[in-house]
Amino acid sequence: MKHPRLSVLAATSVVALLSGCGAMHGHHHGGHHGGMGKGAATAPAQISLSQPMLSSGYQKVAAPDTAKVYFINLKNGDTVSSPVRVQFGLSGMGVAPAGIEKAGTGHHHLLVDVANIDANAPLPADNHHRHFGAGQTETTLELPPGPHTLQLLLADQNHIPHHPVVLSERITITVK
Ligand SMILES: [Cu+2]
Repeated sequence: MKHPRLSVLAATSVVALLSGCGAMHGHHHGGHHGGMGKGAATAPAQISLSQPMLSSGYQKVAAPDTAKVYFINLKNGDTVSSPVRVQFGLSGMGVAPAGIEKAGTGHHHLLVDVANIDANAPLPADNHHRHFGAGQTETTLELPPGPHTLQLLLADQNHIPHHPVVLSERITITVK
């Protein structure tokens, strides 16, 4: 049998439509490359190479290679209504409030429509870089209609990303 030039993602979308279920859930990991066509993975943000020490001499908090942040209730391509509930998942590390120095921990940051990340500086705090310094593991976001990218980044007690960075997949959601 001849296979038409149909991308895997397009084929999966067809299956999801036919079966009426989220066939792709739970299998997203960071580092997708070269996705094309309908339902393609969101282009990754540009991120500077993580240095173990900042130019100020600040030693970054180490993260185990197994550490992972991820979206629990959203996936790339989802269409949602505002306000959008976003649940943050973390494995291989623990959550601690900002200001608390404890090995193997950090607090969540939600990056909204961010295309460039400096891995070697404290994260800015604005509408695009939201800090959850009380140790929150979910939020509700008011977003205007249209597509938005979301990405989670863990950072230490001083809002500085770990080494290596603990960064989720970057997803695009569309607000109705
Ligand atoms: Cu922070």
